[in-house]
Amino acid sequence: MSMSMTAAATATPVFLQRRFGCCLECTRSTLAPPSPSLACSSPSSPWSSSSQCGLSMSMKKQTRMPEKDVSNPARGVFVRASGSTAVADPEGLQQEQVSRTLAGMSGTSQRTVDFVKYEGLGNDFIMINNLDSLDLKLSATDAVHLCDRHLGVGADGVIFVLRDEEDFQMRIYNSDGSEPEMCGNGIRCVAKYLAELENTREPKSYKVLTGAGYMTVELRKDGQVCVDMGAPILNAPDVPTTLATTGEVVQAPLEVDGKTYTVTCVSMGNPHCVTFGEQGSQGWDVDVLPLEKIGPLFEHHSVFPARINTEFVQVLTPSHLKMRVWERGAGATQACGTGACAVVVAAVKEGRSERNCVVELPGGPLEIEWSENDNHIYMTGPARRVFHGIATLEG
Ligand code: ZDP
Repeated sequence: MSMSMTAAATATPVFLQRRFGCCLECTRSTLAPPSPSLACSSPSSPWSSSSQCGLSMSMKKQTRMPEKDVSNPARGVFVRASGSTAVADPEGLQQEQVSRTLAGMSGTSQRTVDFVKYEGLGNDFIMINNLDSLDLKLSATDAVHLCDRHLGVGADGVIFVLRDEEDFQMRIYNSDGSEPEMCGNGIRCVAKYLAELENTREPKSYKVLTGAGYMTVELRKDGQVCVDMGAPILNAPDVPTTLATTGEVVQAPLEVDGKTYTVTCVSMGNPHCVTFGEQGSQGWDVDVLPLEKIGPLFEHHSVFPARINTEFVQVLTPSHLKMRVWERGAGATQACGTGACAVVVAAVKEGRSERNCVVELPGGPLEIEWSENDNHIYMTGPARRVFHGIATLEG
């Protein structure tokens, strides 16, 4: 695959108007070249003729900063990178220029896709605006290429933001192209993304449909994002795990690589196996775990028919847990929101923690509360836009 990117660290959401349509009511395809049928009707779009969009946001004029071209013809990669805080492209033509240049260079037809990259505690996602269609704009293979940290943009997953009857919908590909039901860090990023499309910093909430049902995501005044992650699922066949035929799997022995770990299995819409160490052990130092070795053995263990995300946890205090994660379809990541929720459920079930905990992940802390009132789990943490760009995918 050959890929080009124009990437820029940005300070304002102006690119969202240019790249992704003028507002949430009026979004055009993120794929270039744009088809006339998908052309935005807003004046901010280069393909528009008249405005039908009463919610159009204003374009802020920005100064073009010098760009640096870095090319590596040997790999077929061409990157135009900007170290500026903003890239001026008020006409929105940059995307077309890039795709023309590349088509000219290679003589093949190429698709480009605009993306914005977000991260939550170092769990990073390529966000694709899919608001104008219910068909995903990229294939699983595209997602694998984009997630590649050497040959692509680099990310733990690709998230598509779609419309839904209620509000919005998100879908996600892991970096291996598999599609999980739910993504805790990702949904915080989705809320930030939607607020930036709306150009608002006011506290507000969105209802987002996921493979695990509707989640309510709340943007708080302090910039943190709080998600009602719903109730955990503990019934073994629903996790799914074959460690029991019915009922909960709490502190069950599981043999992996010749060692017997005790595990508690929890679904947060997606499956998790939580372990506090080997059977009979008094805890461990998770920093020295051979994660790359044992992670895949848990992930592909025969007792987990849908594979599994695994959290390795150390109890620092009853309200402070430390974890490392091996994610299904993504490997070792800096953070896993659904994983942190599963960890608190498992810790409470095993009598190791309170219902309100700070969960320390390699990428930073998440606040997790398993409410006694509604049995729901509330996760609070950050989400941040990192950069935007245009990637070109062959084929
Ligand atoms: O269930 C899975 O296959 C996970 N790899 C999905 C991603 C989970 C995520 N890291 C999270 O924060 O919940 C995004």
